[in-house]
Amino acid sequence: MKLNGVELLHVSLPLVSPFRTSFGTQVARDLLLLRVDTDAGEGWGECVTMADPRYSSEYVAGAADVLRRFLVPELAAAGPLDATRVAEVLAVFKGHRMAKAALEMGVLDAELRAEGRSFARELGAVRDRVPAGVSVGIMDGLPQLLDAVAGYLDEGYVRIKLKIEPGWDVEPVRAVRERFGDEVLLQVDANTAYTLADARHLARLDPFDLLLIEQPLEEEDVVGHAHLAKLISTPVCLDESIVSAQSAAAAIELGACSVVNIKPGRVGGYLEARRIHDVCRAHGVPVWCGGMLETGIGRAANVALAALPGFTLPGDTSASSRYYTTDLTDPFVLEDGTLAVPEGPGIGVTPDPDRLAAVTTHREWLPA
Ligand code: OSB
Ligand code: MG
Repeated sequence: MKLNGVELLHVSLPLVSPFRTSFGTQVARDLLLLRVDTDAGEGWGECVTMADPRYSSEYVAGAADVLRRFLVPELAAAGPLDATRVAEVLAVFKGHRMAKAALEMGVLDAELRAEGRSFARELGAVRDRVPAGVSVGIMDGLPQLLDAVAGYLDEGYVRIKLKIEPGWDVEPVRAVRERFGDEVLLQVDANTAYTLADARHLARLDPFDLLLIEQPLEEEDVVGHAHLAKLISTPVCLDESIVSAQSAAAAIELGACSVVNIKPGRVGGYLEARRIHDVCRAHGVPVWCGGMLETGIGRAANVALAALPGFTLPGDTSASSRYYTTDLTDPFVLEDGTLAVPEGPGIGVTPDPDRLAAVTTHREWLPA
C-alpha cells in the first residue's frame, strides 16, 4: 500500500447534555477525524484528544500540529504502508500517542477495507454483541443524578459509572445504591482528583460493593495506587496511568491495579490496545473498553475491541444517543443492553457525507 495523503477534518458536535468531570465540563465534542488516502482506497481514523489538555497532555490543536509537522511526513517517507509498521516508524517521536493512534487506525482501516476484513476479525473478537455501560457526569444535585441514572437503567444499560471528585463521592454512591439497590453494577471514576492522603475517605466507599474505583490518584503515581489498593477494599482500576503494554505490566507487577480500562487512543492504537489485553489476560486481570465520547467512527472500532475475550466487564461503549442527537455514522443502538459489533470491512461504518460536512469547521490536506 502507498500513502497519498491524509485529510484532517476538525469537527465540532454538540453533546445531548453537558458532561461534567473533575477535569472540566464538555458541552460539545471538538475532535479530529483523519481520512487516510492510499492507492488501495481510504480509511478513517478518529483522534480522541479533547480541546484542552485537562484529561491528558494531548489536545486537538497539538495533535493536528504533530500529525502535520512530524507523523504524516515520517510515515510517507517510510516506504510501503503497512498498519503493523506504523507504531514502529512513529516511535522516533516521543509521546503523542493519541495522534499516533488515530493515524494507525486510519491506515489499518484502509488496509482491512481493501482486504475485505473487519476490525473485529483482525483483532480477535469472540462475540458479535457487547454489553454497554454508561458514564454519568457530575450533576448539580442528587435529584438530577437519580433522574439521569433512572433514565439510563430504563434504556437497558447494564452498568453505571459515576464520575466523582472531592465533595461528590460517598453521597452520590449512597443515593444510587439506596434508590436502585445492590444488584446494579456500579463503579466510580475520579480522573486523578484525589491523593493518597484521602485513603481513609475513599475507604468510606468500601461498604457499597463497587466493581472498581478508576484512577483515583494522579497519572504518574502508580506506586501510590499500589499503596491505596492495600487501604481500601474497592478494586483499583487504572485509566490515565496505563499508556502502553509495558506500563500495564509494571502496574500489575506493582499491585497498583486489579482491573484495567483500555482506551486505544491513550495507548497509541488498537494494536497496542490488543497487547495490553493480552498482558492483562495472561495475568488474570479483567479489562474493559473505555471511551472518549467518540463518534460512530471511533465507537465502531472500540466495540470491535470490546468483543475480545479478556473484556469481561461492560465498557463505556454507550449507544450513539447517549452522546449525540445525530451521529456521524448510522447510530449504534442499544438492544437488550448490548451493541452490535460491526461486521463489514475495516471499522464497518463510514461517516455520512452531508452530516460530516455540516459539522466540519476546517479541513486540511496533508500530502504524502
Ligand atoms: O475518564 O473515562 C474517562 C470521557 C472523556 C475523557 C475521559 C473519560 C471519559 C468518560 C466517558 O468517562 C466515556 C464515554 O462514554 O465515552
Ligand atoms: Mg476514566
